[in-house]
Amino acid sequence: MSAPNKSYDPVEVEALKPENIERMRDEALAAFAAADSLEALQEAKTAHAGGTSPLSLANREIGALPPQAKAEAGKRVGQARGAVNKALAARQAELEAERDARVLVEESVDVTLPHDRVPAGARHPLTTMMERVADVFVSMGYEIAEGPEVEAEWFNFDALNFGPDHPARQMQDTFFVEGPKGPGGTDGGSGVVLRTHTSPVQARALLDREPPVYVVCPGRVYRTDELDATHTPVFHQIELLAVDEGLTMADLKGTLDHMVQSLFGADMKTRLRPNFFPFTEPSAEMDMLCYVCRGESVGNPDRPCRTCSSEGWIELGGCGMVNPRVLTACGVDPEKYSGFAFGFGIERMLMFRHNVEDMRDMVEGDVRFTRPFGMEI
Ligand code: FA5
Repeated sequence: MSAPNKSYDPVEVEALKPENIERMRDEALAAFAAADSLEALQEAKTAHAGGTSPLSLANREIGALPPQAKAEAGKRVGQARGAVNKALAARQAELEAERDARVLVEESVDVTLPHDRVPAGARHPLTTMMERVADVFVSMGYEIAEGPEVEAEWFNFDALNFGPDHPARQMQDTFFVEGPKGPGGTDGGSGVVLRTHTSPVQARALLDREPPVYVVCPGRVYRTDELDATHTPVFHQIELLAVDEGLTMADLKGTLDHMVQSLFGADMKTRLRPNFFPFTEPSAEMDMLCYVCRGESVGNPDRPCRTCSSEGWIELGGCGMVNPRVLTACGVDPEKYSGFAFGFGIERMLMFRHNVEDMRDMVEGDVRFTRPFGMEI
C-alpha cells in the first residue's frame, strides 16, 4: 500500500471547495433568473459564465491539483457549469419568446384601419384605345407617324387639295394660331393653324419617305366645335395611309374589315357609302356593323338597339383612295403609285364601344370615369 501523498492539501484551493462551487452556481442561477431582458441576461452571462467568471477561474485551478484530486474537483466544477449553461439557455429561450410575442403585438398592422393613401390612377381610356387601334396596324407592318398639332395651313389644307375658299378653313371651323387678317381681308393670314384632322400627317409622311408608305397616325386635333354630348373642340383621330403600286378600293375594304374584326370580333364587317373629301377620290363614309345588335335590330321592333338606333350600322369615319393631286403635291408619281387612307374619331369609337353616353365625361378628368377601364399598359 502506498503512503499518503503529503503534497495534497485540498484546503489550499479555496475556489474548488464544494460549498464555494455551489455558491458560484447558485449566484449564477439567481442572476439569470433576475435578468428581465436579453441585454441584462447578456451581462449576467459575462459575469457568471464568461471566461473570467468565478466558475471559469475555479476550473483553471483544477490543473494545479494533484492527479488524485483532479477527477473529483473536475466533476464538481463540470456539474456546476453544466447547470449554469442549462439555466442560461432556458432563460435565453424564455426572454426571446417574450420579445417575439411583444414585437408581434407592437408591430402588428390593422389592415381594417381607414387609410389616406392616394389611390392608384389609371391611364385614360382614350390613350389605351388609340394604342390598341394603332397596334392592329403595327402588327401588320405599318409604321407610326406623327406630325405637329400646331400645323402649317399648307399641310392641313393646301396639300390635301382643299380649295382656298373651302369652308373648313374659316375661323368658324378652324383655330388659327395668330389671327391677323391675311391679304385681301381673309381670315387666318398667319398661315398656322391648330390641325383640324390627322390627315396633314399623310402629306408629311409622303414628303419624308419614298413609296411604298404604310403609316398609322394617331393624334390630337382641334375644331371650333362647342363642347356637348357628342362634340368636343379638342379630340383625337387615328389616320391610316397606304401608298404602293397597285393598291385598290379592295385593299381599303379588306384593311377596314381586318381592323373591326381585330377590335370587335371575327364576325364584324364594314360597309362604304359615297361621300366627299378633297384629299380622296373616290371618297366614302365607312360604317361598321353595330357591335351590340350585330344588325339584328333592323326591322325587328322586339329587339330595339339604342347603340345604332336600330339601324344596324355605326358610322366610323371617312376614307377613300388618295387623290392623285395629293400624291403630286407630295412628289409621288400618281401614274405609278396609288393609295388609300381612312381616319376616324377615337372619342366616338370609345362612346359606342363602351356605351359612354356623354363625351364631356371624357374630358373632365374625373377618376370615377377612368378607373372602371382599369390600368391597361
Ligand atoms: C376627317 O377629319 C377626315 N380627315 C377623315 C379622313 C381621313 C377621310 C382619311 C378620308 C381619308 P371628319 O371631319 O368626318 O373627317 O372627321 C372624322 C371623325 O372625327 C368623325 O367621324 C368623328 O368621329 C370625329 N369628329 C369630328 N368632329 C368631332 C368633334 N367635334 N368631337 C369629337 N369627334 C369628332
